[in-house]
Amino acid sequence: MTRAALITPPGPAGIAVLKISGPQSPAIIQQIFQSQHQNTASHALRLGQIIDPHNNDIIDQVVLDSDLDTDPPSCEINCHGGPRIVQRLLILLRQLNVTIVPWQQLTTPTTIAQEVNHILPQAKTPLVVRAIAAQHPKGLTAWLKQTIQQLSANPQSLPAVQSFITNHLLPTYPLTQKLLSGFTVVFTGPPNVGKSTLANALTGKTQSLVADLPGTTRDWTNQLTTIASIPINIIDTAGRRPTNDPIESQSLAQAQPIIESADAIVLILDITTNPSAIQHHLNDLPKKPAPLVVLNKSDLASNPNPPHLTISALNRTNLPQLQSALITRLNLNNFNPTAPRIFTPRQHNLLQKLTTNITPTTALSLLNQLNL
Ligand SMILES: Nc1nc2c(ncn2[C@@H]2O[C@H](COP(=O)(O)OP(=O)(O)OP(=O)(O)O)[C@@H](O)[C@H]2O)c(=O)[nH]1
Ligand SMILES: [Mg+2]
Repeated sequence: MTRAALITPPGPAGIAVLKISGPQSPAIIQQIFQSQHQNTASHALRLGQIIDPHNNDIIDQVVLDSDLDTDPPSCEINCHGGPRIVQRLLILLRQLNVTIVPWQQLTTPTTIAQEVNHILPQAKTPLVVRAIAAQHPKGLTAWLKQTIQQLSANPQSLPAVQSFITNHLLPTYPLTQKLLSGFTVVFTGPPNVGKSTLANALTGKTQSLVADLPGTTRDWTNQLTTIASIPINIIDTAGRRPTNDPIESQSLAQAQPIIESADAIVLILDITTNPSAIQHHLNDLPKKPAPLVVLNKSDLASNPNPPHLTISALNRTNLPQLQSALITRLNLNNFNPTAPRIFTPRQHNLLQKLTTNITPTTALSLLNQLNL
């Protein structure tokens, strides 16, 4: 498949760049590009015109930068940046069976600044935008500059640099991925305790079916919400109880791996549940992450178990307390968005290599590759 994308920002500009990539790109260029310059070397810049082969209209005067050595071959059309010209070029390419894709699909960022631009559209909350945007020119870039200077001046500081990478930078990677995709918080507990009511109350949606009928939720549901600007996927599962119903036991079995891989587990119980029954429910759940016990329906009875958080999902009582308890469970209380962090597999691979048994010279070369 041959694809094309506008790789400069949309909107009026002096110059716009359209990239075409795929096996057909040389053939397509041959159909639409005319030039006095016959130089067809694989990396030649050529001034010429884009001409619509259907009616011989000249669309624009452009500079063509072809890269025929790569697999697949690609080329960049540097045209005038008026939106109308860009639009006509894209329409022409589409008529020639080129698939128009978002720019992210055709560019491979090799600098931290490019990676920030590449990843930012995936950030779902202002805090996550801040955590990514803070990495250039501050954050990761600033750390990199300072580390290159330090290591050049004093090659013996390599072990200290390596220990900073191991202890402070590499662990940020899984965290950043969760900030981008959302942490997973699973709601579990017996039937009819108000799991779905609580999920709906926290997400402001009515996705989970609520009924005064034990076993209402059969399949698990996933709702994205935001707590303290952290994206969180709330997974509402089927109530846990011994059952002979094959559909119900299947949904319970399906929930098990989801519970085991969650970032936090909330065990929701009725406020009247006694301490030994609470312990019994806890015994059925993974020890890690330690489940957060929440006693619901506080509007119906007073709390006999003071150490546990009591709420009323129906009346929305104590929901802020529950939200902050969740942030604590996710270890995000001291989250500092401006601290250096890594956020792409490329950065992760390079930094991992840096922690192996290497010389200061190799370390410097790897550090320089972080910002090609
Ligand atoms: N009084 C009171 N009733 C509540 C509260 N939260 C939920 N309920 C009611 O409890 C019943 C069950 O609520 P659900 O949210 O469907 O319970 P669930 O835990 O999802 O149940 P299953 O899907 O069957 O496992 C409904 O009638 C809710 O209105 C609460 O805080 N107080
Ligand atoms: Mg339910």
